[in-house]
Amino acid sequence: MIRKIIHIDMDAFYASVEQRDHPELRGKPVAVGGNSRRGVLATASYEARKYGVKSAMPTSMALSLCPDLIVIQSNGKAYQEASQVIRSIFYEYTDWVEPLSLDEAFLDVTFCDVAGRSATLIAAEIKKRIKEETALTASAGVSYNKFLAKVASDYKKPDGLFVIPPENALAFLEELPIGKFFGVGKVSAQRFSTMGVKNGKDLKALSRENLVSCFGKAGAYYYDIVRGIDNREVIPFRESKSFGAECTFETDIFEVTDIESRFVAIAERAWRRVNKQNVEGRTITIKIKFYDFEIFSRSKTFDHFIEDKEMFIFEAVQLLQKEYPLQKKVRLLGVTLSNFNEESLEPVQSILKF
Ligand code: DCP
Ligand code: MG
Repeated sequence: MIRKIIHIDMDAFYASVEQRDHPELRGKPVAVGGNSRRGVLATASYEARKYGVKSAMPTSMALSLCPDLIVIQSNGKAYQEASQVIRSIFYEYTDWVEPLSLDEAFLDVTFCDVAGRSATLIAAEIKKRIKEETALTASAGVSYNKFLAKVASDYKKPDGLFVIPPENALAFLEELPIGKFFGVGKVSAQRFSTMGVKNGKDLKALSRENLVSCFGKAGAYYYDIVRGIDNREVIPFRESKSFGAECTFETDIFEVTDIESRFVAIAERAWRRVNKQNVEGRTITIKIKFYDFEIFSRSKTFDHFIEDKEMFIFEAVQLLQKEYPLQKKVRLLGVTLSNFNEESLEPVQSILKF
């Protein structure tokens, strides 16, 4: 059976979060410094990339390429938060989500029954949802295996959506520069270059034996992928013990009626996610982020499971109302359900095995 795989990767992730949260940085060359490897950049905004600035580059080199570069310290919490939001969007479409890092994941949507089952439309929808809920852009790649989906998501960055249908895959791979083959690291790329291998077509001309003798196990992988063969499954990995939804508003809101109607819409979305997972939870948590980024959250744990949407929304609104009158304009509202019956989490995984 032909699978439908989507790879989603956020654009200039850390830098985009910073530009979102600090409007004065928008449209400017911005780089985020890495925390652990001091002196090396974690990433750079697309404005900075025009100057050749990129991740893992020493800050001093980046500044000599782009003297106007604004270098800021990374703020892990904001990235974690955005990552959680995108993951909960993914889980709405499939249980088969394999996160590779905070900002990217593979999704197997072969059995996803929305958008007429078109993986392309699902990818477009996910991109739109990410934009609405995080005010950030993502790029998506769609194809029939992980390798091609990953290559596709990179192909039209930023804010891209690129599809490689089975009938186009081989021609596409022949044209693809060797450095763009996912899995070909710097060292291998160098080696390929000395062998005169510039693109997929050149790679395809090499025998399996030859590739294995040059690159070991990776050689067999290269032999397969250039032929569009990659049978690796999307391995679901779930760490989230809560399901919910949140929304960052385009402009901050203050009117109670406005706040409540938006909150109810968010709670409805949160409930759809809970329902989709077939889980029973007892704790409702609401989150309010104010215009000045102060975050407030309040939880309530019940002695019974929240049984239906009406109960969920009613209780969530009650929690929100406890905070009235709100003192400041609101930038984001969110609500989650957690504290699940552990057993209710299990069947979801097994039912959906291939
Ligand atoms: N990152 C890091 N150090 C690296 C590479 C990445 O700390 N050497 C962090 C910062 C990135 C995030 O991980 O924002 C995601 O990595 P990506 O490779 O997806 O790069 P970006 O999302 O920044 O840019 P792109 O638009 O190319 O995906
Ligand atoms: Mg990225």
